[in-house]
Amino acid sequence: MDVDQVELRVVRLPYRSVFKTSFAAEFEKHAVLVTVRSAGVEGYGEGVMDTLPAYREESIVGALHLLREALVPALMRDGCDDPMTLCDSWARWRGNPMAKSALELAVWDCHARQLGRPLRTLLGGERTEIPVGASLGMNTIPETLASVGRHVDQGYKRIKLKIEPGWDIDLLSAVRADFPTIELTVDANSAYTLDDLDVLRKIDQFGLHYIEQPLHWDDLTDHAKLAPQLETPLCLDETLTSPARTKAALDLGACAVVNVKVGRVGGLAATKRIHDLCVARHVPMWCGGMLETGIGRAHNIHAATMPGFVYPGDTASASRTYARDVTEQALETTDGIMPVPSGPGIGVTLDRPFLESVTESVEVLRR
Ligand code: OSB
Ligand code: MG
Repeated sequence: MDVDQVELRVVRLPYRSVFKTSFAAEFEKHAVLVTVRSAGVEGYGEGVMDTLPAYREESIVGALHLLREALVPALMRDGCDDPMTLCDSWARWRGNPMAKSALELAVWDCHARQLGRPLRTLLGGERTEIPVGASLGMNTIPETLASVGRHVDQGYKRIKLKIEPGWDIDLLSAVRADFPTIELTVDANSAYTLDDLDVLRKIDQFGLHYIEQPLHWDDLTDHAKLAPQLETPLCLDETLTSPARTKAALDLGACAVVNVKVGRVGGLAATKRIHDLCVARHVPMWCGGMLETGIGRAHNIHAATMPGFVYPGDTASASRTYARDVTEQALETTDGIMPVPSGPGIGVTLDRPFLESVTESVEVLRR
């Protein structure tokens, strides 16, 4: 495809309630939404970098710079015949998988819309609905118990709790007392070190499905040291920024479960490569989320239709996070099952008046 225009739009959408993790308390989604226009067809992508580098190193201003100065000009000059190799053509600009993903996703969507096919069919995704879990932000223990109860009643297939040192054993004891058999996981977002082995051994006793990113956000070797000392499998999130890094993590034994976030690993081609690697090695994987708007959420849903996504992911109902979203379609689960939007591309259309009302800046780059 020849790309005629790329729109870079920065939005701020309020969350319905604060989302608290070991690394931040977030009140709103601040995101870059990318629109690619080719032969009268639009495609949409979303970046998952934060305002400041709180989760990984990328930031919104850094991503906008790379998009404006390098990625968008290269795309408009070269076009794109196959989105599977688009990010490879940007390899001379190192790293920055979140910025690359934002633009790559828009190209995938535009390409699928031009073919008139749902995006999942280009990725080899056969499912038309996916089972999902819910990631609960930190809250008081009574609030957490009530929230777990509501999500279990709504049919969510797995509950994930955010933990940090001092906010772990009491929380897990209370949740396991009320919900002894639910599929339960914890996510530390890098809050522990190997010095916390005693408490990590206690966390190991709660029958958790896996422990997500207990140690440093870029670490492989300490996770590889920790893994054999626990019964519970380790799952990596922050550390896994590419197919190569995922392979390194598996080779080292740093994790036995893989959280793929499309936006963190560098887009859908990278997601597909990690998927194929995990399938070949019989490693269970699931699709994480970054509280994306409907655009990023729809991409995640399509990605999670690939058969290797065997554990329930974080692509829960949009209405858990947003009172109103930028897409016209409500992305909602029924009994813990998320239907995959069936239209061309990611299958969503934009709520233009709302999108304008949450827009902080917009710029259009032309060929
Ligand atoms: O670690 O998975 C994480 C949200 C923002 C940043 C990091 C994480 C999360 C979540 C929420 O856990 C996942 C979602 O509901 O999209
Ligand atoms: Mg995580």
